[in-house]
Amino acid sequence: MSEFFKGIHKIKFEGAKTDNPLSFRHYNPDAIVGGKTMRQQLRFAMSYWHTMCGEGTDMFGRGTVNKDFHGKNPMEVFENKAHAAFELMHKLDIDFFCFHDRDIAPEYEVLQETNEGLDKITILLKQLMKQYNKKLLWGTANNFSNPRYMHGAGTSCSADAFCFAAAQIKKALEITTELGGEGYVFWGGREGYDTLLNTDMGLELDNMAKLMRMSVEYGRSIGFKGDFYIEPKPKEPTKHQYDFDVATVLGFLRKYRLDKDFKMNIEANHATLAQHTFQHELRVARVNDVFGSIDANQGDLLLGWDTDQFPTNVYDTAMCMYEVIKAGGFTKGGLNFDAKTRRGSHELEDIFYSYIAGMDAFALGLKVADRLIADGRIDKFVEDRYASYKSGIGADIVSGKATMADLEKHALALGDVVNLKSSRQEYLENIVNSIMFE
Ligand code: XLS
Ligand code: NI
Ligand code: NI
Repeated sequence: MSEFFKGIHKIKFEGAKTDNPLSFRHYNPDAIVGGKTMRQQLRFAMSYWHTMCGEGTDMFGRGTVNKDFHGKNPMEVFENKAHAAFELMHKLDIDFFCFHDRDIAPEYEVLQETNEGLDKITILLKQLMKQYNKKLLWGTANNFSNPRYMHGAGTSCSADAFCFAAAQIKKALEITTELGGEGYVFWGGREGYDTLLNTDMGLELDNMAKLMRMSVEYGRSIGFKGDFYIEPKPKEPTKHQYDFDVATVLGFLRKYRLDKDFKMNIEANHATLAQHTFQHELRVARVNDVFGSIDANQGDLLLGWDTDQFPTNVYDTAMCMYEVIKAGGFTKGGLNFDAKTRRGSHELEDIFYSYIAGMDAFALGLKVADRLIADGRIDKFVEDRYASYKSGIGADIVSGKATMADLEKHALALGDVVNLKSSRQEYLENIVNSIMFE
């Protein structure tokens, strides 16, 4: 097979002092941080859609880069993409990848033909995974690009469109299982509404829940052992997306008794679109025991859409890895770079600079988070802040022993609350900085 990324060698760790831009300055896969290798802690994944398919189009212009990889017909294009993908993962030392069904094989007029194409590519992917020792972090179905999903997929007003969505998920689950995928994602790009004037919200949500229930049951019946994830996002392409944020998704899952079957795949840019920090979404997932996986990217806070930039903000990656470590680390999840090079970064080499930037930013974030925890001052502060719940009336509140009458008695005897301490935000922020830049 020909080489697609000519002139680029395998990217190696060279340390912070190197002046080689095609090397890792912080990501040292075998170095131990927090009791595990960086490779085990970070579990990096390549997103097939942005990396192998995204051509830099936007609403105002066509692509700036061609990702046909010299293929002369649709099938050959996708075969070449597969070879290029594994060359890229090999050269970047990335262990995992993630895909939508339509990223890996052509979509034809007839579903049967499309599925046959998928089967052919699945055989190729399986062989390449073995050859390069790579794994599938998660698979998913693209239930948003085709015009048949203009009114939604699992929440479409059309039962026919609903069936098409189900058929795609069924096939995507089969492929994911065949490739030993560690996860399967639901992201509801078209599952929402643009106006309530034409929308039966109750029916749409009931239907979505049914589709998810059937998917879980089918997946388990064919031997899928991975985790099911739902990836929250508040809007875009719909005005209002039903899986708005982690808290909203939790409400949905609990109502339909799906909460034991799904974890969250949290994307940084989706968190900020929902007016939350990335860390907030991770924390909500963690305290509700539904933390699963991460779509690693960053948005532009001055823009109101999903820019899917490669993550370079180390403050954010540090707070992210702090939550990941506190959640006990990844089990089946990982850090999938759901990120694309900018439209102007149109040379294939830019893909390497982008991944290196993202991987180094997360390696730095991991090291900072590990130091933050080892330092202990933040944890100690939080512990002390809630000390009033360790004994007396506080302990009775926590244990559930205290009644409303007990609480009133305590309040009456106090006169007023007089011992409140400072929350010390600036002091704590400066601790983070001192640890980051020590
Ligand atoms: C789009 C989503 C999508 C999911 C997978 O905004 O992030 O790429 O990760 O369907
Ligand atoms: Ni995503
Ligand atoms: Ni996104």
